[in-house]
Amino acid sequence: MTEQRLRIALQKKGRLADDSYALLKKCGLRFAIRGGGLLARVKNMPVDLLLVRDDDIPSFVANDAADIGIVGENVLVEEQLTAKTGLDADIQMRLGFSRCKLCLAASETGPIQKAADLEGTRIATTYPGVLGRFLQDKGINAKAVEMKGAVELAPSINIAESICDLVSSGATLEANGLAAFETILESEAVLIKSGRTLSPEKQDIYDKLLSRIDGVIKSAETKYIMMNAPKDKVAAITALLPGADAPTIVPLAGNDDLVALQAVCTENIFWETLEELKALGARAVLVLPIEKMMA
Ligand code: PRT
Ligand code: ZN
Repeated sequence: MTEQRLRIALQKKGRLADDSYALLKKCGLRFAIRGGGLLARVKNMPVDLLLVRDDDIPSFVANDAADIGIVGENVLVEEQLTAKTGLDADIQMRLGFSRCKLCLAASETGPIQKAADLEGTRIATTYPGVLGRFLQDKGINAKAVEMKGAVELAPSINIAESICDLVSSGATLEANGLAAFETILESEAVLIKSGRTLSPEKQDIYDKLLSRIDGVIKSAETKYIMMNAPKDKVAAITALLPGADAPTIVPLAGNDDLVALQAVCTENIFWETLEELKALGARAVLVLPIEKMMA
């Protein structure tokens, strides 16, 4: 019998690619991406990577060219809304990178300042599906002008009065004298899969991979905090630690007033928290990253 290999569709090059590769490497997958190849073989697990344009990922997953995929939620939702015969691909896990918003934007000083002002106007976009759903939900009559790129230029060349485009830093809008007035979709990279049943071998690989991805995402946010703390302030200090269970308290040799306190915090620890800990008498505070986690 031929070996069953789980096939993952990934963006070959672009805003999602590097973070997708990095995530899989953190999950222990060893592979090299070379030049023009469409397939990359993972050396230490029965997994192949299908390297394609992001727009193709949802349909490749739906049509069995790949078992799972990593793609922007914006692309998935657009495909779900525009696929003629429906799309068999759904979100299995949110991955927390490539965050952006699909926004409506228009000239900062022009007549369009809110969604209702769009009535009877033209909106340039690469996302006619998501835009169409928004306009329908709001009962707004406006014309979506579909463009393949450079959407931010549409108002200046009089193709449309406003745009519906992805925004991350906002620099592109600002450089074109545009301002966002409504977010219609918040997006991040997501792991998608179709409803098809995987073979038992592939299901095993998939389950293992999902659990590792979950561990990688959780450990990125989780920190280990250690400090010396006044015995009578342990409760107040514990209350300050974000997302911590009961801490470990260890006596300090030769010191009756202080204890060593250690805890796993599942949320980020900001400088403000450290300053509050110090004000409560905590000393020698260390915040350590966690490399791997398994619940
Ligand atoms: O070649 P291929 O088809 O695979 O890639 P692509 O060119 O279609 O997509 P790519 O690589 O640009 O983006 C891939 C995914 O990254 C998108 O589908 C989103 O999920 C996500 N993403 C995150 C973004 C942005 N941030 C983003 N800022 N995609 C595009 N942009 C563009 C936006 O369209 C606008 O032109 O960046 C500009 C705005 O950026 P700011 O920072 O100036 O606001
Ligand atoms: Zn694309």
